[in-house]
Amino acid sequence: MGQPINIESQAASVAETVAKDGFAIVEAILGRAEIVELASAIAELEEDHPLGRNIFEGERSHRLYSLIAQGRPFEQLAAHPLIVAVLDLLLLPNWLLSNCQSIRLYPGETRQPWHTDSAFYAVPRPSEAPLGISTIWALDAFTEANGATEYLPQSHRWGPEPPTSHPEVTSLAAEMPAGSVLVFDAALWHRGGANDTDATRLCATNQYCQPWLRPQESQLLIAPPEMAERFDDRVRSMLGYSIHPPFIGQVEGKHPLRLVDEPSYRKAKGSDGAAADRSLTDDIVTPQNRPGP
Ligand SMILES: O=C(O)CCC(=O)C(=O)O
Repeated sequence: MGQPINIESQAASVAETVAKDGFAIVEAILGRAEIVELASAIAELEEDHPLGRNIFEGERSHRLYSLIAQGRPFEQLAAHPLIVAVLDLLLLPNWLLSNCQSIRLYPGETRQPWHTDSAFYAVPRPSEAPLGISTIWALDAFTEANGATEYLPQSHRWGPEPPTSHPEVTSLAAEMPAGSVLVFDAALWHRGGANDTDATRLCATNQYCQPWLRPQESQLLIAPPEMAERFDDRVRSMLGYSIHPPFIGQVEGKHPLRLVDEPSYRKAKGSDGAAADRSLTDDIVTPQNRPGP
């Protein structure tokens, strides 16, 4: 890991800033070894991989999908302790990993269109609680010139109107050293910048969603039970080997972790799985005892 951090207080401050401004940047929390390990794994996977298919993926960009199945460095990043602590504050228990990707902008890449990461969920804006939280990890230093992510501060609180309705808001570029992370509410308007340099700009990006929403990537197909056996508890939970009470995520009326590992299931039952399991075995779920989204 990079700099030592007091996870609890740092997570509280990040969560508060994301709630207020829509985004927060935490600088240099990955160490050099972690950056190199992730960047090398991505570079290897990019070989023979085609460039993006449209202006959203980026026609001069490499975008890799479904990286949670590609090894320990990606699992560790998805379950980075600071991010887990922030998500525990901003989302409901048993939040999910929505996608796990990397994006490399090559020289000459142009700006992405403005978008949000929650646009595909049919929930009116602004929503009371975040529908999801996105993270963009800089594996190269991000500069305005090489295509640092651009965003419109506090736009997570806007209604359904597009950025053109807010000419008074100036966009910011997430300039940050390698090993830093941009954390933002999925409702924040943002886009990848243009790469006007001679070098590439690489990031790993994980998005997370509320446990009652469908993740963008079908994580249970990407990491089926036989693969999930090697994952730690948090990673399994965020993939969907967990229950959103009373029974979202069930398999034949049972906790999905039972398909992976019965002892872990029993452990989860004693902690965050307890509410779920109680709900599954309760005779009646009423609007009063049903935990809502
Ligand atoms: O590459 C970036 O900086 C942002 C990418 C992004 O927002 C996306 O593809 O959803």
